[in-house]
Amino acid sequence: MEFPVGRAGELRFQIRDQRRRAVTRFAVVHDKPMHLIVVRRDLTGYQHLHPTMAPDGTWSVPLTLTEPGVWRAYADFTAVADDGGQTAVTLGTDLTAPGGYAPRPLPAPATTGTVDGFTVAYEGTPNAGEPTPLRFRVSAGAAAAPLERYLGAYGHLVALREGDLGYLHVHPQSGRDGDAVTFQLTVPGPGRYRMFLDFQVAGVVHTAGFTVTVP
Ligand SMILES: [Cu+2]
Repeated sequence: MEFPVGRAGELRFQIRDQRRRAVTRFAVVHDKPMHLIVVRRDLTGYQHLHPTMAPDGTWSVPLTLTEPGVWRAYADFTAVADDGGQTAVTLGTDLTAPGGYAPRPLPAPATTGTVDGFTVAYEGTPNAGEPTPLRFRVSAGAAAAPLERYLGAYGHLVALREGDLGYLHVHPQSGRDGDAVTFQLTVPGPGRYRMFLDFQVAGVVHTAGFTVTVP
C-alpha cells in the first residue's frame, strides 16, 4: 500500500482465516480489539493506532506516513473462531511512502530518555531467551510523574529488532510498583532493539524510545 508522504490517508485491511474468510470476531485485549503499530524500517516514526472494524471485517484507520521510505505495520489481535477458540497473532505488512529514503542510524543505547518534558529511566538488562524484569520510572522534574492507566495498563512496551523488525509487545504483570512499572521482557535473540514505552499522565499518552543491545 502506498501513502504520499505527509498526507493524511486511510489504511484499510482485513484479517482472513485459513479458508480465506474475513475474520469478524476479535477478543478485546487491553480495551481494544485491534492494536496497530506502524514504524519506518529504521525504527523511527513510531505510531500505535486503534483501527475500527466495519461489519464485513474491514478495518480502517487514518494514517499519515511522515517521511519517505518503507514502513512496517503490525496488526496485533486475538481472533475468535466459530468454536470460541482464541488465537493471539501479530501479522505484519509493508507500506510505502515514495521518495528518497535516508535511514537514520539507531540512537545510541541508553537507559534514560526524555519525551514531552518527562524523563523516563529503566533498570534491568534484557538477555536473549530468558524473561528479564525491566523497571521503568517516569519523572517530571524532580518528582515522580503520576502514571495513569492507558488501555487497561500502566504502560505498554513494544520492542522491535533492528534488521528483521521482530516484534514484541508486553504489559506489566501487576499494577504500579511504587512510582514504577515493571515488565517481564523475553527477547528472542541477540541484536539491537528499539523499545517504545507508551504511558499516560494527565490524560495524555506519551511515548519514550530506548535503544538496547542484547549480546
Ligand atoms: Cu494498542
